[in-house]
Amino acid sequence: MTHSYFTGDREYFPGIGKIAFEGRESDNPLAFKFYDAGKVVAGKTMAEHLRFAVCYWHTFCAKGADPFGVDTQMFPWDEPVEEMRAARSRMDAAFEFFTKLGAPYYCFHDRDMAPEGENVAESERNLAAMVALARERQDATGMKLLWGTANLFGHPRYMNGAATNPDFAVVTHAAAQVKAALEATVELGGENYVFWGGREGYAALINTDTRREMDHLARFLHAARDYGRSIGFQGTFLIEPKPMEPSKHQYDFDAQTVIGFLRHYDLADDFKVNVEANHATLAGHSFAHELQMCTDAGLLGSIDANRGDPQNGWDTDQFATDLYDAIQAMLVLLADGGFGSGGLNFDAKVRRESVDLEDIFIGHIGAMDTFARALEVAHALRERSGIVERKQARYASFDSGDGARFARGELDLSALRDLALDSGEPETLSGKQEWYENVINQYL
Ligand code: XUL
Ligand code: CO
Repeated sequence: MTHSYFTGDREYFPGIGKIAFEGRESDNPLAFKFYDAGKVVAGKTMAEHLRFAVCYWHTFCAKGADPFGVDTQMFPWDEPVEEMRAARSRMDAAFEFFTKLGAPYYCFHDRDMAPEGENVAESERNLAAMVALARERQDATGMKLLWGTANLFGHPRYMNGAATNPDFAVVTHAAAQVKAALEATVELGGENYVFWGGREGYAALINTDTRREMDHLARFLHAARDYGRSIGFQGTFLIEPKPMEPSKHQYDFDAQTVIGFLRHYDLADDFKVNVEANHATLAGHSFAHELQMCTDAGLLGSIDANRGDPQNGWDTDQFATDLYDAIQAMLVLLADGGFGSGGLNFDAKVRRESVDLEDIFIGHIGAMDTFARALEVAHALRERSGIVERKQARYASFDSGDGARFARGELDLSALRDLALDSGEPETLSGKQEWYENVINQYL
């Protein structure tokens, strides 16, 4: 496999080479301290476990603007030129970044890669042209696509929803975009296809028929699934839950809501969940909780790895640096046997005040190190601390005898009552929460 670090005619990150593993004693900000791609942990390399992906949107499209201020980050691929030329520069910069960082995957929305045209046909042509270039760049660099998606929230036509818009004409435009984005994903060998429904929800209940909107969402997803399979997409369709923002309430509120929706509308054979850490916290859950709900249902697809800010109630999309949180996530993932077609996509952006080109590398390096270290600690905890065995032992009363008969559905309520009468008052058994919490710190 050839690995050239820039494939266009210009180098966008001069002075930054391939990011190397230098170990925890290194003081080089542009080196990995813990992520050693080829190192074997629990029978697989770190690269195979973690399957890191860089996202196109925050990294190459966003420029630091917030609701109170204009762009702060003027990067060399943002020169004001004709839109398709700008798209090509952005793609050259993106592939240079991906390969220098050494993350094997990337993710994109249709509109990150190619500008919207004057009409459906022109938008399709723009995307097809950029996908052809991305195909060449993937072949030249060895990069792979973790997932593709369509941006069904940015354009004004989607202000009242995309698949759940009360106006059918808008639904058809959303369908046109998903059709083209699915074709792009197949052409680029994407392993998953994501639906994140930022506008699939409501601003006011008083003007919204939620039941019809959710039925329409399910119809839309069935149609997308059928089309994807018809053009040879064999990967996993993913729904990314988020409780709110930009809608006041989103139908894909959290993992359990999505799991119930998929089962209710007969979609659970083709769709799984893409859990985003900061969306979990916005829903009032922990990142690990959302992962656990998905693995319990056999429906964990992939992860958007980032973090929020404990003082802010919005989606800050920061790079993950909290080791304790990452360890709890890796404990759930390891217990489930790791990713199938999913991976850890950094749906994260450097801060508005981080205006140096190298900051983009530093943000990704730190997050990759966080998950690499979390993987090692979680594996050690599972192997040596006794947490796995102790959690299992807590349920030992269901492993045999009447407890096992109950779990198999063999005891009715009266039989259970009689057993209570016979056994007398149960002993109070400690949950040992403090012990579990302390043991994590011990292994850090
Ligand atoms: C928005 C978000 C999206 C999805 C893809 O909060 O997470 O970037 O990941 O549309
Ligand atoms: Co996301």
